[in-house]
Amino acid sequence: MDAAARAEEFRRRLDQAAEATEAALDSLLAPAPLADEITRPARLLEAMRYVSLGGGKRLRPFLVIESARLFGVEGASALRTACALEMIHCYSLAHDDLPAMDDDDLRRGRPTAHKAFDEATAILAGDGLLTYAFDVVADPATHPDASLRVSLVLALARAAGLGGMVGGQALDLAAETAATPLSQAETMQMQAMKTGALLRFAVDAGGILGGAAPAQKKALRRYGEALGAAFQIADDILDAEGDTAALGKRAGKDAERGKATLVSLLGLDAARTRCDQLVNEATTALAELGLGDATEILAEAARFVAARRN
Ligand code: GRG
Repeated sequence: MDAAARAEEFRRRLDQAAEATEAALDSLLAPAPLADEITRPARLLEAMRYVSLGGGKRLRPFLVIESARLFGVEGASALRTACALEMIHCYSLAHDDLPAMDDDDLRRGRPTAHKAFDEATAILAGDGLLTYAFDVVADPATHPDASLRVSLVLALARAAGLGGMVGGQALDLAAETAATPLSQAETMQMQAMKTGALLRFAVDAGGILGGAAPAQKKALRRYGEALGAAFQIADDILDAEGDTAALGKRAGKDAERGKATLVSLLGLDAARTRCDQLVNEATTALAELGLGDATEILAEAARFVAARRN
């Protein structure tokens, strides 16, 4: 396959994952209560649907689905895990947009959740999605093997919580008012937590679902970490250069807030070079999986992440 065909195949599979995720989220967020739920309050459900449906690239679900597919796992196990991860990602965006955090009006090209509803509802919609994510993974419908489900729950909790995304967000917020700016190493660690941890979970989940060998799990982990770091640098470059309309969220926020990013620390050119190096690291790690051409789609994902325009 040449470069254009590879990129086209990637877009096709990303669209496919996005469509499957949208349909599965739609049905998980239906009005009828599940066993042991009492009722699903209509306005809260509407806000949870607003936050999680009808937008986003669905890159994280794609990564879960495609990394599981490498090991022959398809269907509900991967799709439900993908939905759980996307719920956590969407909750984090809604909470990040709140006045107490980034205070944004625009997300995925639409008013943010607290603008479309109100602050309390936006907070509760995020809380509801976070909790539901663990419900979805723990449900036997995700996998018949309870110990595998526990492994997924544990990995997701570690990625999303104190030592992962939430911790990274706390470090980022603290840095905004700190007397000394974050160093490059501190910035990279904060970003590995805030953004990288969920992306890393996406591919770890594929390895867990697929019963990958320990060496394969390590290679997937290296791929996930490099992809996560490349994703964040690309995000910082887009924020520095980007236009709000293409991004569907406000651009130029990092410089305005004096945020430490690899762009502010290294400059645009060096940040781009670092991003390209990370794509190489990601594709090298894939080669170590020993799965041949099947990993090509994930290599293309790494290239997409670095070159994306939104
Ligand atoms: C509030 C607990 C809590 C955490 C927030 C993820 C996050 C942590 C904040 C979002 C702010 C931000 C712009 C982070 C940079 C990277 C990022 C997560 C971008 C958005 O992800 P995309 O591009 O979004 O995958 P879509 O809309 O395509 O899903």
